[in-house]
Amino acid sequence: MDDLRDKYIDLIGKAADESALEDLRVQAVGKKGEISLQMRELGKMSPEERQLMGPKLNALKDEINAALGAKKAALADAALNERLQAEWLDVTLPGRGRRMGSIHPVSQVWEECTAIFADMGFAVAEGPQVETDWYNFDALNIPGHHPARAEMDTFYMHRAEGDERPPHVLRTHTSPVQIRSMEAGGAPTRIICPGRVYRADYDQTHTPMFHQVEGLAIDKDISMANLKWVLEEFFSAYFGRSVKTRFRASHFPFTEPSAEVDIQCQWKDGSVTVGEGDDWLEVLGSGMVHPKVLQAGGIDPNEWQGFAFGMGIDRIAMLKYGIPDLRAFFDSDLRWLRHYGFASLDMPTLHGGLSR
Ligand code: 2NM
Repeated sequence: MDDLRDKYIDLIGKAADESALEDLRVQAVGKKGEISLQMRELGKMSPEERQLMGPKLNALKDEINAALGAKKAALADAALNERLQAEWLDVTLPGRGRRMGSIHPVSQVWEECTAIFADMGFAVAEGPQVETDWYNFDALNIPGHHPARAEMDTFYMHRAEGDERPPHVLRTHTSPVQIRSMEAGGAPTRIICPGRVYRADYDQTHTPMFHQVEGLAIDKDISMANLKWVLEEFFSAYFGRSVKTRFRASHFPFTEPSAEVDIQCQWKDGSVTVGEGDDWLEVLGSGMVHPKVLQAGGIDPNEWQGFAFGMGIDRIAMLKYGIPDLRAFFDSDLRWLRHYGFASLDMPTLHGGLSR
């Protein structure tokens, strides 16, 4: 029995892992284990012998079970210690710096415009960028022979042979959104339509996709005087100083009368400052909405009238933030984006004064 004891205590001490330990348990105290076999022998013994050997065997079994338990705990402890060593973590290390994206100047100015016009009671309307030629041209009193409709300015969607539907175009202005919202909401109305527009044009000052914000106000007695106030209010809020405007008679198919609007500026050393000096910079087209356009939008021109205007978001972004080249806007050059981009918390609010 002492041999048995020594053998198992030694083997348990040397067991390398839990499965080796389990094998030993089966071998020693399992149903068919060595100790169990010895216990079976008790039946063949005389009562005296049995009285001596019984307790001894039981004690041996207990001792081996205790040794197995102790070794199992020791193995678990060792495993835990090993993990604690391996997975050690220095929680006092500084965090890794995270590269942050920036807000594109177009997005920034888009938000600035909507914030300023919202403060004057204009709601934002949006619409599809692929339009029928009716919404993009006919409804706006742009006739079939008008140069703006020519292939060279307008992107026409491909048509399969035999597809007789009227042509679809990439919208060349956001005015179709205003027709749609006249149809949907009628008069009176006060909306702005910021959005992407497309023209087949590419040089220093033109990109085939650019951004516009157009405005529309319709009521019983809206006039050019209201238009002038709204625009001066807008430019003063946008540039953060009072800005004079100059209206020059012009012509658009969708407005009558029509005016091009200049803002006061000064040229100095090849760069321009808005809101001072005696020079003028053209930034906007506008006018009183043509009766035919109101009619196309389902509004009775004998009852209602209104003004409309349109300007380039990219253009006024360049002016305010001193960005020299329009084409760089859409190059996705990270150095440019980091230089001209805005922090996400710089988004405009009226109470924040809008500008940085
Ligand atoms: C401009 C210039 C003048 C304009 C007209 C309309 C509509 F749909 F209401 F008739 N929206 N925008 C308009 C008028 C746009 O952009 C240079």
